[in-house]
Amino acid sequence: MATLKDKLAELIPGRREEIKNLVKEHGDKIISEVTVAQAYGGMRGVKGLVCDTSLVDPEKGLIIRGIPISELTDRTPEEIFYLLCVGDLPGEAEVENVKKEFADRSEVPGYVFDVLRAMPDDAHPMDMLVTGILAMQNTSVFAKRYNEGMKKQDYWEAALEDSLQLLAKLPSVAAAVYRIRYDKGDLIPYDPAVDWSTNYARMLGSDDPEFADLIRLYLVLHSDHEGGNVSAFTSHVVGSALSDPYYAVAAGLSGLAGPLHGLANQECLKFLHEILERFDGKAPTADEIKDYTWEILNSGRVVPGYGHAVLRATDPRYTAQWEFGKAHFPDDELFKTMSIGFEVIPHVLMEHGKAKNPWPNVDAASGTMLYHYGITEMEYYTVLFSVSRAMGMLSQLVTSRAMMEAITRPKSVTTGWMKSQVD
Ligand code: CMX
Repeated sequence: MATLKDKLAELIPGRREEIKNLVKEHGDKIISEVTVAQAYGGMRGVKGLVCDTSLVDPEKGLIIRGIPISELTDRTPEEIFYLLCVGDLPGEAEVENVKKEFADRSEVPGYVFDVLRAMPDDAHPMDMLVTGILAMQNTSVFAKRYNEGMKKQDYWEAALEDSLQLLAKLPSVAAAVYRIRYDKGDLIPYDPAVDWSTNYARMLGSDDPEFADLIRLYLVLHSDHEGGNVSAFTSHVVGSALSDPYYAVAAGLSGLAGPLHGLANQECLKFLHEILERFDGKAPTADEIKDYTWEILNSGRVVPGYGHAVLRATDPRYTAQWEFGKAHFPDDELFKTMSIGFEVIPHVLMEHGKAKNPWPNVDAASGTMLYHYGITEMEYYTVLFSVSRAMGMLSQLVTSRAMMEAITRPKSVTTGWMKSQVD
């Protein structure tokens, strides 16, 4: 039976040829222009980057290798990682193989836990996760083989091995961050008999199959979001310098730790709690949420969980989580508050008139889901996001090395140059 590596080895020569011919025949064709506003505005909409693992359609949301995320919500992370890397969904034997690849590599060197235990009591869980990842950099096969003179054609093989190693260990490191940081008792070992996401749910400390199903869904939904978001782009740039996957993922996750990116899930839950506290723990009325949202906007803050740089509709990843909550805990006060917010907040944002997209993004729902199952430590939420998003960053990195992409180095200009162009 073909492994993930065998499958990629079979596909890569054809894909290299395809890109080589595209550049040879159409290398001069212009695909995007850049305005002054875009240069100062985070390069929004500028097309200068290739990402084949997924794309974000403004209306339909995340599409992984041609399949909308709404059609992938019953899948497992093993299937998604294979899909991201290969381009097709795996069969049963291939899924079992990915599960085994993870299980075989799941043992985390003991010193990593010692490093986590040595960190200050108030260390942010994202700081601990990134530190844990960097503590394993010494095991990088990519770095070792590069130093031994590995050929460019073989980079992807070493990158894939590091990716499997890192992904296999990530649930254990992330669960250790949770258990050490929040005094949850002894660490729970990885069980090779069960899959990656069930392991993560159990290592967090829960044997509830419903919680395991939520973690599976969560890890699928957050896995990738094309190439231009802060974490994917950062990891791409760092990886393009041939820094190994440990460095590239740690860099990307440091971007995910920002409140305008992955940390928004923590901020969003805080926002819902502030509302609940104000209304004595009972879900408020639509008018009350409306007033509260205006208060936030008038104080110059953003409404967390709403808006997006690319999306212009409700994020299907929000909808998938909302449906999970509706099916399992429709009477939860936080869930009700989140649902009423969905009816009201977009209209307030439209009236406010600034945000180009007034609809909820993935982060508007995830905290509510986790809180319901007892993961109440909001600062931890971005760690969960990270375990999932590592699949996207690593599949993009393996693809980039397989396509032998160049080091990323766009041209910057000075404000003086910019003025000279418009005068
Ligand atoms: N609340 C209030 N104002 C908002 C807003 C929101 N939710 N979303 C956008 N705006 C404002 C922007 O701050 C910007 O204001 P200024 O012109 O004063 O700078 C204006 O509307 C235009 O912004 P935009 O083009 O619509 O949005 P951007 O592409 O610049 O930013 C994002 C996108 C996600 C950072 C922004 O919508 C935001 O801050 N949302 C809240 C935080 C959040 O939910 N982040 C998670 C995104 C998903 C993820 O990456 O994980």
